Amino acid sequence: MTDDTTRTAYRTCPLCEAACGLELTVTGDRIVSARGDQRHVFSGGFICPKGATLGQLTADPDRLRRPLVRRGDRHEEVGWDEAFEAVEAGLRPILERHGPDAVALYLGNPNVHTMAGGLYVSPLLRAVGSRNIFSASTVDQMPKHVACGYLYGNPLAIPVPDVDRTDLLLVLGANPWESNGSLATAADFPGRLKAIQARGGRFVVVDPRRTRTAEHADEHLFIRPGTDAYLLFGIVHTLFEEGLTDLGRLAGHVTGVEAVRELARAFAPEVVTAACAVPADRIRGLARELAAAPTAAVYGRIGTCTVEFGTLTNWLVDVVNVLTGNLDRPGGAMFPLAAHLRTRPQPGGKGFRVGRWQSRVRGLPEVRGELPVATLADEMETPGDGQVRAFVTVAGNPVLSTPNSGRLDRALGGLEFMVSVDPYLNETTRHADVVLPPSDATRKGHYDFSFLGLAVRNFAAYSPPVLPPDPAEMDECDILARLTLIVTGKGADADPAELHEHMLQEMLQKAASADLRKLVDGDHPAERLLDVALRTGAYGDQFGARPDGLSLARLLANPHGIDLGPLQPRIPEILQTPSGTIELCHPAIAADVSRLSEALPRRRDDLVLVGRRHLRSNNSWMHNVPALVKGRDRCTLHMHPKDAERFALTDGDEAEVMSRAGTVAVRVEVTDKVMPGVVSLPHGWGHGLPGTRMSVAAERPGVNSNVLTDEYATDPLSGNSVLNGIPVEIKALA
Ligand SMILES: Nc1nc2c(c(=O)[nH]1)N[C@H]1C(S)=C(S)[C@@H](COP(=O)(O)OP(=O)(O)OC[C@H]3O[C@@H](n4cnc5c(=O)[nH]c(N)nc54)[C@H](O)[C@@H]3O)O[C@H]1N2
Ligand SMILES: Nc1nc2c(c(=O)[nH]1)N[C@H]1C(S)=C(S)[C@@H](COP(=O)(O)OP(=O)(O)OC[C@H]3O[C@@H](n4cnc5c(=O)[nH]c(N)nc54)[C@H](O)[C@@H]3O)O[C@H]1N2
Ligand code: SF4
Ligand SMILES: [Mo]
Repeated sequence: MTDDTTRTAYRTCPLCEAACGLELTVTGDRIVSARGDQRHVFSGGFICPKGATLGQLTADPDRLRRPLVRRGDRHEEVGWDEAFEAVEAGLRPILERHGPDAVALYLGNPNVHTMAGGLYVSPLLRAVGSRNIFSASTVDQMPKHVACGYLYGNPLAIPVPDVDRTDLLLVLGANPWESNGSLATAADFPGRLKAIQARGGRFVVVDPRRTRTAEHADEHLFIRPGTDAYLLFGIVHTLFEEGLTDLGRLAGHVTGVEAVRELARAFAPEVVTAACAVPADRIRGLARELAAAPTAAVYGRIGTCTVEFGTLTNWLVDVVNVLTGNLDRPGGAMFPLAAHLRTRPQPGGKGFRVGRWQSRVRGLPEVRGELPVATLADEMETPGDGQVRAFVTVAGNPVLSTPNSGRLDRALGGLEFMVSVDPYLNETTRHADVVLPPSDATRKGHYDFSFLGLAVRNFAAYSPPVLPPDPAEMDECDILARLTLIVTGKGADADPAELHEHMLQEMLQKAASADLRKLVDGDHPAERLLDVALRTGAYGDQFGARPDGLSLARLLANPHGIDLGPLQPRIPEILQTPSGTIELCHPAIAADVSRLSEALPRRRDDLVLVGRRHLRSNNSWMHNVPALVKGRDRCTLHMHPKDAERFALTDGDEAEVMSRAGTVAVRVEVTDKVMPGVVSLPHGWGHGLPGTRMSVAAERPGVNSNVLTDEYATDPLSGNSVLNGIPVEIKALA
């Protein structure tokens, strides 16, 4: 018998960083529609096509609901106990014989979109104790963490542009019209940008492509890929030379200004223009406009991170915000304060450092407890002590997302054991001996541990599960807890409740002195941990001491979220540098500037590849939803008409694209939306490989752009991969 009652449920969308509130219509156990939640305190009804398909995505028939175990070259469904026994049999002997470093872990992007990822990954990592930890962070935002680590002493102190109050926004290498924003949670980012213009302000976009964001901007400047550090240094140079710096209320909280002035001397706009292709007078103009605007913010994203000078570029973004007095002031770039976090009693701390260990093969330094994913294949392929023999992936598809993924794909084939926590049998998990699929978004609660700390306005929201647990499926917190227990030797049949309770006690002890266990609320282990974090957090009820404060119960009673007001200044409290100031010119950063100077005279006439995102994609894993892939082929190579002429190509032709790492054949789309000398291919495609089970994606596979990206190209300070500005050659195919 089926239950056909129809009801409405509210849930934060877990698919991207915008954190929109969804209004779901649920009939029985089916999501029949997803709309924007008009009453949501943050998103106010905004939704994008991905959020609208949450029902189709979670009901995808290709989505795994039962574990799989590999037998020969086929994957077969098994029961949960059998699956965990297979993990124990595969993993334990390798750990015992070869030690923890023989097991590598890769954590993919959706870990920042689930409570399990926010809470249960770190106990697993601690239990394994391997130095071979990798994640999508080193193909994404690691340069931002490193820059902020040195500047503010805390790699998680990331300022966001105060888009709702700014007068001038300079956007570098971000396309929020398609991506909906990143490291700046701002539901309806396009609407917020239009609002800047409506109140008389402006926004300027710097991008080698005329993106949808650029089309709506007051000004768009093309830039040669990988050269934003020159442009920004040109701005810094101008600020000093023309006496335009004004730290405002930050004066007294910043050290190292004079050292930055010295470094900037070599980068006059008239010098850097040849490298970055932005006219010198516009570089000077931008400096003057940023200094003169009542408030202004510089914001950079993927195009400033996945590049040769990623950390320097991200550092310079904040240097400009500091020197124009716009850091930590309304309308500038500000530090959010999330409800599950606390403020600190006083500034100052241990500061930030990297390199506590090095990768075995290439000697690349550890950053934030992990190694660059660009060297993952090296660690698997190179024999010797510490060679990676087993691999654990949680919510990741590195075969499509990481550089020279052709090589990684082959390396995965040579492992002794692999287990993946993932709902799809895809390009990566096809190599797994065991696949453990977590229950889908409708059956898990949601709180954004990552993105509420990056929101352009402080707010809090919790969504309880929309549907009750399905006894045949497994919750992701339980899966990760059971893996942890296997690794620690407690066995495949150990009860995850043991770990859940242990974590709760640990959190209570850290957060409060008294035994408050009996006061903790929540039906699910993640809810109980959240309750403690909220109640002891910045706006918390302090377990009754502040009765109007936040708790899980308060969030449950407010399904449209609770607004916590506009961002507030947080300097100096947020600073954890040893000096307790913003250390504007950390020696590690200053040392890398010579690399930038040396590359200044480099010839820049080769053809280079950049990526692009489309509103209806999300990295590699939503191409199995028919509504998101219908229409014309999106995995094409954008090429400027001048280049097309040069290579004798016309729109629709097939071309071969070659790099140091690999070759793909792809259809060319001739368009002046890319600048001459630059071609663009989206990432996350290249489906339909043998052994995968994503039938819709396989019908329109596209090609994998990361076959072309080079695993030896990394930003030395962060270990981040260079995924934009890859030298390529092109050949027309008959
Ligand atoms: N060339 C190029 N490469 C890039 C980029 C680029 O711009 N250009 N961008 C980079 C960036 S920014 C990122 S973040 C990375 C992403 O890199 P990855 O995180 O490796 O890739 P995703 O495509 O996000 O894969 C997500 C995986 O998680 C699974 N999944 C989905 N939901 C859940 C869940 O709730 N639980 C679990 N356990 N699994 C789930 C999906 O099935 C899929 O296998 O790619 C990077 N790669
Ligand atoms: N629709 C959709 N939304 C997404 C995702 C998705 O795949 N699809 N992925 C999510 C993830 S994981 C992330 S991290 C965010 C990313 O969010 P964004 O950074 O906003 O997204 P991108 O579209 O990659 O924008 C990067 C821009 O940088 C430009 N660029 C490339 N090289 C350079 C350069 O050297 N300098 C400058 N100035 N620009 C350059 C590219 O042309 C591109 O327009 O998006 C998230 N949201
Ligand atoms: S913008 Fe992001 S959070 Fe909002 S509906 Fe779309 S995918 Fe979901
Ligand atoms: Mo990302």
